[in-house]
Amino acid sequence: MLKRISALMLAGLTALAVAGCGSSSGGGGASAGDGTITMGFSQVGAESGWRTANTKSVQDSAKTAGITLKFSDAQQKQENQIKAIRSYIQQKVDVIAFSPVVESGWDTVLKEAKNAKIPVILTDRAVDSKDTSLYKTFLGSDFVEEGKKAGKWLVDEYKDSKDPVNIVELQGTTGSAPANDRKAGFQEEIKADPKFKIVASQTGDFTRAKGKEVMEAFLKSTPDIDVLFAHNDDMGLGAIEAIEGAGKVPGKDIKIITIDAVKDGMQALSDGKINYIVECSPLLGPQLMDLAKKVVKNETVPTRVVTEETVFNQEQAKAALPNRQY
Ligand code: GYE
Repeated sequence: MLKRISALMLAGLTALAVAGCGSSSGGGGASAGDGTITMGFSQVGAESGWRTANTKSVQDSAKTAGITLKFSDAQQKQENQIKAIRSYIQQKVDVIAFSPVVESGWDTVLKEAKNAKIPVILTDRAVDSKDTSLYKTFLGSDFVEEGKKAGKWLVDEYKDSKDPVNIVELQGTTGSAPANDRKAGFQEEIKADPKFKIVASQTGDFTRAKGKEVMEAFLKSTPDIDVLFAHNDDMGLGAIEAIEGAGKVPGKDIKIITIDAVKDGMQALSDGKINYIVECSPLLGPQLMDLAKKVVKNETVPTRVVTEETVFNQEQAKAALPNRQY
């Protein structure tokens, strides 16, 4: 995974340096020759606060950019995304963008898009296709880095302690890029010190309800939990309900690290129920529309565009909350 990401980044840099990364031509059929671009966008679902903000960002930015958006929600199912992409190919949209729910299994449908000469932009999540000519660019966060930031905070937080630190992990959707990469980045940071032990790790599918359910099970099966690492705020928020339900104090009895920094998460952080949040920005819409205009015109774009992000502790969350957009 780490290797794949560095290879991608290297490819991105190379593309920037040599200014040439393959050719594309817009499908053109749906634009009816009036110059308007039509984008088919297949969204993962509506599983989290992050996703809701991402959907709004894409829809608002399409309007602002004058791009006609055909939008579909896959309800976290790959088969629905494949259907949506095939339907966009049939409709001859100018560009297809999608946020792949899982990393593998996309080659066939991406080849169909390529054969139809419709450029594809990956947004938010990556695919593991070996053939990188199947898409023009990948816009989104560096999830390995996010996991590392979470791990770094933990190592620092416990730097003066020799006692074992029992960690439970709520993973994102199984097989998704953010679940795979956040797990890998986190492990990378904590592995040097054997006092850090991941005692239980299970998917909570990035939802609040699943986060609560799985945390309830962890609390029953694992008596001595020191830390929860949740791959997103929503699962962390669900877990807080489970922790309180078990008569424990979130943020104190069990320290909590999450990823995203949506408003509800930031509120819990400023209330002291979460201890640290690594930001993952859902506001990808404006950059996506810029990239779409370029690939439709067959202009060169970098093969990897990484979102800029920060981290928040309690004080920083209090300061940022009043202006938080999502
Ligand atoms: O962290 C989570 C969402 O792919 C980055 O998906 C996204 C993740 C985000 O459901 O909240």
